[in-house]
Amino acid sequence: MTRNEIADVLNDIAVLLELKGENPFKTRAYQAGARTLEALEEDLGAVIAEGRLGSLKGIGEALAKKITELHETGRLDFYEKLRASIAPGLVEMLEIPGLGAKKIKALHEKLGIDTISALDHACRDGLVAGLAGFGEKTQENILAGIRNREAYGKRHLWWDAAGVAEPILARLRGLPQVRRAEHAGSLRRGLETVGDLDFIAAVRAGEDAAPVADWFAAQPGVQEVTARGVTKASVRFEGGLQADLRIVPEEQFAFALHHFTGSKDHNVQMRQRALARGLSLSEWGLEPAEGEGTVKAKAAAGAAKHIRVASEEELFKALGLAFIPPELREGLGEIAAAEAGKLPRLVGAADLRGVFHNHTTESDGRNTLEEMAAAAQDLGWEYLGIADHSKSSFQARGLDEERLLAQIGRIEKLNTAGKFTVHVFAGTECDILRDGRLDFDDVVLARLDYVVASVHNAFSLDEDAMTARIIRAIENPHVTMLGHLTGRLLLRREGYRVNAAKIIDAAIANGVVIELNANPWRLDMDWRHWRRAAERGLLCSINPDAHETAGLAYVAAGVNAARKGWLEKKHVVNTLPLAKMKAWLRE
Ligand code: DGT
Ligand code: CA
Ligand code: CA
Ligand code: ZN
Repeated sequence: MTRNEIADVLNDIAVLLELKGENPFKTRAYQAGARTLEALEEDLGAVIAEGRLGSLKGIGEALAKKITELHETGRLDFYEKLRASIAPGLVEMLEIPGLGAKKIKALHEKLGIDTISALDHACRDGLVAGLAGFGEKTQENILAGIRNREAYGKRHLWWDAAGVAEPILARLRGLPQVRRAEHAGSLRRGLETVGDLDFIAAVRAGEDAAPVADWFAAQPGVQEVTARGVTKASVRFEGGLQADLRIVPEEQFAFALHHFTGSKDHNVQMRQRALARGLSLSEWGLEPAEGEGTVKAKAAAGAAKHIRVASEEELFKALGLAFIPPELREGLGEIAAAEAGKLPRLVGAADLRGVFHNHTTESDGRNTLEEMAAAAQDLGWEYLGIADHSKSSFQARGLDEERLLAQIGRIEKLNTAGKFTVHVFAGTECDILRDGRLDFDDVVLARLDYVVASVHNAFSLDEDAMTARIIRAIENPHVTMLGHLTGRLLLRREGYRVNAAKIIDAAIANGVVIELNANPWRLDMDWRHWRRAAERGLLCSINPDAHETAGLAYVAAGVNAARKGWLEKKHVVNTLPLAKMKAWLRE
């Protein structure tokens, strides 16, 4: 396990111990250990090998042993036993905003609550408001949190779903009966949240599908098999994610893949197009529309009129269309564009030459400037933009003027030292204050290569005030780009209220870029705004908002969203090579 992953486990242990009501000193010891690891500037492996772990501040001998075990094996017996000893309902309650370990422990001790449904009842009976430290307002907030959790709980982040789906697809492709297999559904379309996973597999001619369905139903992590047929299986994994598998003969693969990729709207329009050409399109095939019997019955009988297609490309071609990338299949004009030969040449991950908006240990990041630069270089990028928080974000250890200027100096030194081929741009994620002024004055901002301006407080302003606030920031000549337009956290928190159209207009008028924050919880500005905005001249920057080296990989989620927004390379500013990027930033 990496240093940061181990820090996560230690923080988790602290929370679990607090839930158990353990001595606060113990809890704090794990938190202190986590912080020490996060701030460690040397290689953890070397520190362990040289036996120096126990001499670091905040890490005693017992903790050193646990960290070593995690580092070497990726597991910790103590942690697993601890988790098993606590009612899962108590841990689940932590997902309700406003409920920390202390409050959950009080609910458990005073009211015997150890599940969310018991908590729901107790709130509705008014029992929670009466507890010391709770009150009516807290009780209301808890109830709202439970309702949100129900609404959100049905969907999953694309990033998490993709993490589950990828190894399944790889194993599916490895089965001896399977000729071809693909993801389908919203996951393949790159939607920001996913209801369930869909897999399509084709078996070799004459092969039995049943063993493939058996394998799918018996995978590790399956909690329940919710449907089972010879050519179909549906399962639910631990954690609630569900998955469907359909198994088809090879000649139906392209039709099934297209159908189950969707979206529903895209499918309806494709069927209409087929009908207008005297054809009938379904998950089973494409054939002349007239005649008797269902398509399915004819397919089963091997009807001769069946039009053969070996791939989705051929399927689209049979209907007079260019291949439509899955990300565009939302029924939003992609079929007309494919007919007219006007599909966009979508931006791809390989087009990115670098990224802006990344944090380091100087504010709330978990890797140093040098570690971030090394990681960006390993990803093949030519430049890395650093944008730590500004002073008003004190909870994120935002930099004041003095620390910012010192950081600029360190970045200049790093660039001239020539240790990395990657060029580091000095920036800031500057808070937009309540009235739209920026957190630094113009003299300081002028020292930077670029400025990301973001809202991090006073979320409850009404739409007009919030819009005016952001536009005022956009009008500051030092602002290069606007960070996370709405501040939403997918499946967790709605964004603040803004008039996106007005802000897009202001950004275009002032030559300011709007970021597509690629953090899988954000994906903000939403892809649904991008097509029209880019047509009108808005530039995008795909920004990982990385708080550690691993976070740089989030650009993959951002590229998905950009593709869903019909963006091409020319719309995305961080596809510029270094020399052009430098020139562009100077302008
Ligand atoms: P999700 O799972 O809610 O994130 O969204 P999808 O798009 O993955 O939806 P899902 O899993 O219910 O079905 C997969 C695809 O199958 C869907 O995108 C289109 C196709 N499909 C499912 N039901 C229908 C239907 O009633 N009509 C049409 N035209 N297509 C359907
Ligand atoms: Ca699905
Ligand atoms: Ca499904
Ligand atoms: Zn931010």
